[in-house]
Amino acid sequence: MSDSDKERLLREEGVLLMKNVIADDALVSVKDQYDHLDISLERTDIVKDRPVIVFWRHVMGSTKRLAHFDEFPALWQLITNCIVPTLRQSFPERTKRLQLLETIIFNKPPEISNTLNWHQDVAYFPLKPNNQIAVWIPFEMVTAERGAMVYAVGSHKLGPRGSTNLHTREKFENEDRDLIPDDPTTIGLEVRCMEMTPNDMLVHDGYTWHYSGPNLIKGYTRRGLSVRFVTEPAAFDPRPGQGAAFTRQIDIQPGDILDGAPFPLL
Ligand SMILES: O=C(O)CCC(=O)C(=O)O
Repeated sequence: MSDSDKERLLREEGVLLMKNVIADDALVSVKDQYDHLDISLERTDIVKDRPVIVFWRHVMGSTKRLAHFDEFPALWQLITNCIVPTLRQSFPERTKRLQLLETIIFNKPPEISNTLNWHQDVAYFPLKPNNQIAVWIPFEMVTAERGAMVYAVGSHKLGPRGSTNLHTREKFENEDRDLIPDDPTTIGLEVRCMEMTPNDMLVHDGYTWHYSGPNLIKGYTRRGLSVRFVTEPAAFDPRPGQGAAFTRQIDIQPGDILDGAPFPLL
């Protein structure tokens, strides 16, 4: 597929699955360092002087933990030496400006993990304009039974939607925007399950609706790395219902352009 086709498909469908763009050995030290940190990481306090990596287990009641890149250098290398160059090469128009917004590793332990319900990333982000792209890479093969990502193709064109509790779908207090329907096929959207290997990379628009089901396979872990980038200067625009961890790192006044050490330009 040519780079202009990739750019066009991302613009038209709001999501693109790129096959075989991650080298076999690219994730080896990332997974090693993740496993090492995961054993002892307890930090939950947010810092405002550097970006954080959110460790998020998809189990009801579990607390998000926070790592720093100086203790997870392989992940910084992956973002700067692999993810950013791949994005820039594939989507030159869309990625002229890439500002790191947040980095999350989603972990679905076997059998006890739950569904992360339909959502739109930008619903949780207090920015205006609210234009981002996100990358998602699995650490293991993912299938429908192993918590693969599922997208409503073209949903990014339907504008902002309300934010809900991702585990229960309960609407947040003061949320007055329309919600994503329970089943986007009822409004004519195609729903596509993205089965992937760790050589593949998903790219989605911040407005595209998506969810992931539970990991049902006994003895099988399922981790997914998500890195989100702001693609144009964006002002801080707080509103109720926007609960992403990085919002507590913002140290500017409403109306000011997002910047600062947690949000470097790459
Ligand atoms: O890894 C997952 O299951 C969820 C990821 C996700 O929803 C996201 O990256 O926005």
